Amino acid sequence: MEVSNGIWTSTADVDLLLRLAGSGFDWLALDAQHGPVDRAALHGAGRALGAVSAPFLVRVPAVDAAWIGTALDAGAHGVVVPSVTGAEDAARAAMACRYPPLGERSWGPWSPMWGASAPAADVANEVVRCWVMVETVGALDEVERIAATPGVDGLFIGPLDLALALGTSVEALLADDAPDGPLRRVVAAAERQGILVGAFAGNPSAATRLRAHSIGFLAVTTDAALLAAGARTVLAELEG
Ligand code: 3PY
Ligand code: MG
Repeated sequence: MEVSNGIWTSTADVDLLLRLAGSGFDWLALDAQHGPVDRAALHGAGRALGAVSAPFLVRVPAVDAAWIGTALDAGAHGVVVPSVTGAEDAARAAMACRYPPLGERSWGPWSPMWGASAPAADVANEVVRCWVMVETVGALDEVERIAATPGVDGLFIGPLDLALALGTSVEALLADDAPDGPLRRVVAAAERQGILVGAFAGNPSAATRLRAHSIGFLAVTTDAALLAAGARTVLAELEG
């Protein structure tokens, strides 16, 4: 299992994003589904983050080709596509990530205008990563078909929505290590197709438990959690 530690961010503030990108984590994911990251904010962030070594992903708001194209045009290394309800959604997401003949992405890379040159379409197709979220009952039901969908590079588990959808708790979901349990099933589907598997953890303890399910690519914390932890540490030091 290859371990990769990411930060999930909701801020649209470019300075904060740059500090987070330089903080030692392996990657950032900008969340455009929840929070204030709109298309303009995304372009501002992409312009700044292109110069740092930590790659960034964008969690787009929905299975939406326009948003997927915008995120990739702004320089994102890949997208995390939420609320996928089955293999058809996954195929639509995958098609939106790649230029023809592999997909239907429209040519219009914006980030190269900020100093670099545009990668050729085949190179862009090679390096892009299309992560499809498994967080609905439909996606779990069809997870083997989703994993086998051409152009899907990874399955990304959303434990919060998946627990809600299954009528269980995140705690019970993470604790379920039966061979046919939801997390085991997603990991097995990814492994069978040789694709990546990742998840949102949000805190180190959930990350440890997800890693026990052989899920290496994790959003281990969030911008908000890091700020809160920093504030707690400083206040505790003052009191101690
Ligand atoms: C989930 O856990 O449902 C997520 O989408 C993480 O942000
Ligand atoms: Mg979710």
